[in-house]
Amino acid sequence: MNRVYLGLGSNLEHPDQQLRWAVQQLAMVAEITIVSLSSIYQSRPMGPQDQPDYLNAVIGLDTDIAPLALLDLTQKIELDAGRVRKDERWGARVLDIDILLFGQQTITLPRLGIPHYGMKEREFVLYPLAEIAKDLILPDGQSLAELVTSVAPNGIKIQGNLR
Ligand code: PH2
Ligand code: MG
Ligand code: MG
Repeated sequence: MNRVYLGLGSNLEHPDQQLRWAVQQLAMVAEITIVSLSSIYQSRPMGPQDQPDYLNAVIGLDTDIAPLALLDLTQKIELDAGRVRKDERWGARVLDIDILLFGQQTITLPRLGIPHYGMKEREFVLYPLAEIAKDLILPDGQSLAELVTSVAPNGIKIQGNLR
């Protein structure tokens, strides 16, 4: 069994409902047990600035699903939410589900990098993750608590909750 952390993000089509719907979809999977839910955070867009603010959250779950199978599942949920793949990097999206951490595994595959390549620099990942896993140590030995202090909050604020 692996403890997995997923980052959720949305800035289109009622983002709070998108995030809650994503949690429901994951909770319906027999091989997934949701363990923890962060608050929903409002964050300024990283990347192009001509897009709405994001809502972000992080959830913890336990699963026996293999990493690539979980990636297939999260990508299916993104598509089911109506996500359309665009060419613009970091553009607006209905639903984004990123696998941040997969137990203590380090994975380097063309389709999947774990830990998620951007997580150490992103306030909208680190702050919600710290809310639900404050004692977490990353596979490289770095403590989450220390990482959080190195990244400015950039105006992130708690907006609601996933329930
Ligand atoms: N995701 C992106 C691009 N920019 N900005 C914020 N605040 N939150 C996100 O989740 C986000 C982003 C692409 O994945
Ligand atoms: Mg993302
Ligand atoms: Mg993504």
